Amino acid sequence: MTPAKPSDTAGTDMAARLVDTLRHRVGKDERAAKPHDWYTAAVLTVRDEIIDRWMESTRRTYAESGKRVYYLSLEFLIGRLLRDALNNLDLTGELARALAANGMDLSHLEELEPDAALGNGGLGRLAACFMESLASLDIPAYGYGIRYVNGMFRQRIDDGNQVELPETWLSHGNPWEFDRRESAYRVGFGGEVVAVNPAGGDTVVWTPAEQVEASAVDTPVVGWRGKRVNTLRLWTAHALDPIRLDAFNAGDHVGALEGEARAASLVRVLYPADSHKAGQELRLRQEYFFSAASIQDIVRRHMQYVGDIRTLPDKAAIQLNDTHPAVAVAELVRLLVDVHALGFDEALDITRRTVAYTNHTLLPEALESWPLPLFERLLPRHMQIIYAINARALREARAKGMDDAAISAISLIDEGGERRVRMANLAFAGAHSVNGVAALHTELMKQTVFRDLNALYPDKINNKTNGVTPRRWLMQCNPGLTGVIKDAIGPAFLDDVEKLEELNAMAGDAALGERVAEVKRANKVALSAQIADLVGVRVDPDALFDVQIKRIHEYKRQLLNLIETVALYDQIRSHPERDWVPRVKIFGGKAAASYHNAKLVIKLANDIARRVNSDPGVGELLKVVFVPNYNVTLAERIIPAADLSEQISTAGMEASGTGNMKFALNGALTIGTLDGANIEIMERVGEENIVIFGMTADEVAAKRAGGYDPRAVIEGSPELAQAVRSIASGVFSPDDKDRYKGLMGGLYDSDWFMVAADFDAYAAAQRDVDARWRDRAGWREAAIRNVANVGWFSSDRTIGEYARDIWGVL
Ligand code: DL6
Repeated sequence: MTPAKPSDTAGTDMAARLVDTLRHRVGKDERAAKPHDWYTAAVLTVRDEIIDRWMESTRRTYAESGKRVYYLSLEFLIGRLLRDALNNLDLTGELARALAANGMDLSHLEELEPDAALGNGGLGRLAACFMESLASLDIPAYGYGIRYVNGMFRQRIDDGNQVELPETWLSHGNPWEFDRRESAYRVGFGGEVVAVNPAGGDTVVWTPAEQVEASAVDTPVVGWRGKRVNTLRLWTAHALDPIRLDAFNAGDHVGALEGEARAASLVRVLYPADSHKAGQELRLRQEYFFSAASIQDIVRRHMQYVGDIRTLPDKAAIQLNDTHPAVAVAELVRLLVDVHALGFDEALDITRRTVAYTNHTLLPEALESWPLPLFERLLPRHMQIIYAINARALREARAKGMDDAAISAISLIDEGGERRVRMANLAFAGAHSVNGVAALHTELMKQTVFRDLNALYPDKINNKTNGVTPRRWLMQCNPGLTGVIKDAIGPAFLDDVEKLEELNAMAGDAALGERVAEVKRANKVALSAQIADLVGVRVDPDALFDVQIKRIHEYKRQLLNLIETVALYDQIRSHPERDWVPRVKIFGGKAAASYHNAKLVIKLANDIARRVNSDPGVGELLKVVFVPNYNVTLAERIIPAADLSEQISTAGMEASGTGNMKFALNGALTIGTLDGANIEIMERVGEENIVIFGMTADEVAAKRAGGYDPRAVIEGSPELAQAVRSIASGVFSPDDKDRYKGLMGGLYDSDWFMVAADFDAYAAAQRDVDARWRDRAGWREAAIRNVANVGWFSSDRTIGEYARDIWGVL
């Protein structure tokens, strides 16, 4: 149901409301107001339109007494919100006119909105897309996370090196949010556990040594056409005693504020460096802090409106986004046993029926585990509960006749070396559903990390291939293409993006191809201007824009792309007379601050760019650009301008990818491996409309097992050998000739990510791309077929599947 326009605003026009807001809520006169004041007034005016719908949605949820979805995530990479809200409420034109009446330009004001960088990459952006789809599908839902003051770092490139700076997205305040100091919970750490029922009951008393207060800050999330407005509830932290007045009066002015500083440190940054003990502890504290506050909030709401804790699974579906909130399993059991006085078995049963877990990675280093002594010291009661869950799981495994190896793989405690708590095993044991994020990934989960847990609990693992919201990733970021599609097939796809399929019938139509190409060119012209602005490189919008934007990680193989770029550069220099396809190679992405090789890859990209871009022998045939501070807003500019989408991870290592879906939806062709969701994209767009190369996941595993000799591979490929040698010898780093010796040496010695093994196939695939590009009509048709056939990768479809199969809310 779409509510009517809010009654208190319906009568007055938006221009008048905007000026009224500027005066009375921003406190500025039109003549004195700066652009930022107008921006704030614009957000507050739009927010007023949202609030009544928000309240109506909440009232409806209470009235219907239905089941709510709770999405717990350490990351929500939401980006900017103004355009999203305007688009979903169909208010863009109205606000633009209201601003224009006051001499202001909406698109300029939009640029003042900071990018809310409360996430790292795919996992966080997925959470943001899911929140939007939940509202669009009219599903009552809360997102729960942390309101980071600085969030993900801002990346600056200094002389080609990544420099991490604090992100200050809150420096001008945040007009979207509502501070809910009344929704506050205590979260404890450390201390002692005492048994209170010697007769054998399970209830105990935990007396934490320290406590902080978590209080809620709410942001409304508007669904498509304003159908529903849900809540993103982010927790901030306060000391129970913000100032120790006795200490302050005694002259210890800084020490008196220590409690507040300790609390504030919990919500400062996303992923504090965990290469040292203090960093590890802070991260575990963050995870427990937001999980505990969220679980308390969920249980409080249930008791307030339903009253019987035993019905929790009928009214609440808690989804754990990866293992970061896995401690929520133990926290829920704890509340059920220690506060609601249920027996352990019943508490675990209720928890399992309520909780579900999504796995997003099989990389061993990304599977979280905590040193047991640390866990026990910070969360002694939770440790007891984890032991009890573990004892139950191991008993069940033994009863099934599982062998010692299987039992040690199932155990929630890793006993090999330093004892550690395995968060994925905790999440698996405490959930009724464990899902992967693409078909291959889910299959590999069953075969590898969760093989034995899957044998013990065979009905838990299921697949939910990721999706992206078409509102942000087509309509908002690419209005030109959206308009062309509307003219071609009508507007129905706006409400059901799978209707894009109707484009298939006209994919070969020359006039449509022409219009799609015009839009792409306009997007490329705009991106070219931005590139010139950001990095001072002029690029030709008629060249092929070849893009790899994502976190920098060895498994994502930016290095493969860079080495091939060098090989292409060598070829162009050796054979300038050939009919080369002019290319612009665009890279962007952040490297974890402590990830040496990833940072070196950024330096290499910039070193290659410097040399190639200033080589007159190459001219416009090849340009290389590293876009600094890649974020959601930049993605919204780059993706609509891309011709080629690089999805070239070592097969079996990228769980799904979601960038791959966004590019295809915007008419880029993919060059990719058979990894993650690339496989499902290929199945939908057709093998002839995607460029697939390289080893399959099985082949990668077999090669690793069979003794892979990268040196022989490099020496057997003249093009690769020359490129690797030139990088290693300092051709691109004359200021420090040995800079890349180690990086290239790693390829000869081990090449875990199989860059060399896939190089020849990748280079050949790139030449295939060149050939396709020369056939302009063929390329356009393939681009249209990509758009037409990836509607299935909408997060509406994904959320529909979660809702039906996991949460039971549709
Ligand atoms: O599921 C969202 C996203 C996938 O598309 C990527 O393939 C995957 O790498 C990413 N996983 C993570 C895992 N991090 N941890 N932990 O970010 O999830």
